[in-house]
Amino acid sequence: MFVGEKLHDHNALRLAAHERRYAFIQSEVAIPSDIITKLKDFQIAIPSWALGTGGTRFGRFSGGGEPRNLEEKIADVGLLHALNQTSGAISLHIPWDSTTNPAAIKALAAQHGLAFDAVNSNTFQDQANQALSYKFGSLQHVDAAVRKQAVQHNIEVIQQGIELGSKSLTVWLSDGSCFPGQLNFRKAYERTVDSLKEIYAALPSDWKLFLEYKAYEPNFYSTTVGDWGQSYSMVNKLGEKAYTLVDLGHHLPNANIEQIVSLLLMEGKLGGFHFNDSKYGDDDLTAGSIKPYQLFLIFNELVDGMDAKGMNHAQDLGWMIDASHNVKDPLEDLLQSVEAIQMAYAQALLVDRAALEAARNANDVVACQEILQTAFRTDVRSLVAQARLELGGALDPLALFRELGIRNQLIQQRGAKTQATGL
Ligand code: LRH
Ligand code: MN
Ligand code: MN
Repeated sequence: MFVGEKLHDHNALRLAAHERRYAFIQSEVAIPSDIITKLKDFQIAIPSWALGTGGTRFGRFSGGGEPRNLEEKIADVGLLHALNQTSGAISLHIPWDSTTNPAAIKALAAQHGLAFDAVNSNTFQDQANQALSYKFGSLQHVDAAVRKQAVQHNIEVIQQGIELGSKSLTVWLSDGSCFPGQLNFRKAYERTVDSLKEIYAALPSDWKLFLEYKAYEPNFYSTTVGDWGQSYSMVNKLGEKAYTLVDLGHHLPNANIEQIVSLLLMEGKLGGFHFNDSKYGDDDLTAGSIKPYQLFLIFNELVDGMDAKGMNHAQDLGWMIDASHNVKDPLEDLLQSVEAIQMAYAQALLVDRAALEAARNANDVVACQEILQTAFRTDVRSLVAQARLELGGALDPLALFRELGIRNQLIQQRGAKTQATGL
């Protein structure tokens, strides 16, 4: 795949139109002088498990050319990064992405300009070589031997992560119960915290542990880390390297996610994100495809809260996507998600914070809404494109993906019937 050769022609063809749009926004809108630098610094990690066509519980329809191994997953993320220069990291899921040669994998990723974001453990599925089952939970399990096995798996994931240069572990537990009475909530909570403490003890000093919560699924009565409050209370018991991770699809309907984000950030316990969008539940739809205003409002809180704490937008939180699809080309979908996230970030950077604060202090509710929506309704695509251009990416990554016929090339190389490991 030779993105580089064609990228120049692609950009040359679009440059005049882009410059017109970029000049227009500069003439119309008060743009912070550092906005392009901030957009350039902002990298979003791609989940290894989103590179194949996502399954549903009713079927899986592979689109062909899916990565057959970790090397090919890295090549796919490398392709995305060559197109948009904004996907400079990959998040691995173990054991789906286990490797016996981490040094070679690390070197391959470096060739593509990729770093390793959080490594994810998996105690929500039984693996072929595994002694005990997670059918009734992992870190919460009534049997100490199952808990031990799950703890040990997490420690092995940390070890693999160390070899790859990752700096964080994401723990998501499907632990919970399906029926009232099945579980002693108190004991399940305590056992989970005790197990997490053992994992936490194996964390290197410069690592973070992210504890992801989820309201329901696969358990439908209770989930032991079911919401931000449960995660927050647990990470507080672990220590300063433990944080809560917000997956946008893991809330009950109508939850005010931006307020949750603001609170966790204020408390110094927000670790990062799994970006996606949803209409009903953990739908894992493309970021910004259903509720772009919510995504903007989340970034509005992030910019406000991170600036208040003097945090580095690009570095101090984990920015990861967790979306996968049944009906789209997974690579096109990821390009869309990355762009939607960048747009929400750019719009949040445009908010006139001094005016907003003044309007709030004057209880001018109408002005508050106008200020936010003025930023949200600004077409920031030329700002995001300018950042990409300066980084050496494509003005229109999705169009270039299609112009190059990348999916067909992948099918030629890998076959029409390949299926990536993952959900
Ligand atoms: C659970 C989840 C979690 C898993 C991933 C595959 O729904 O969001 O992050 O690791 O999906
Ligand atoms: Mn997730
Ligand atoms: Mn999920």
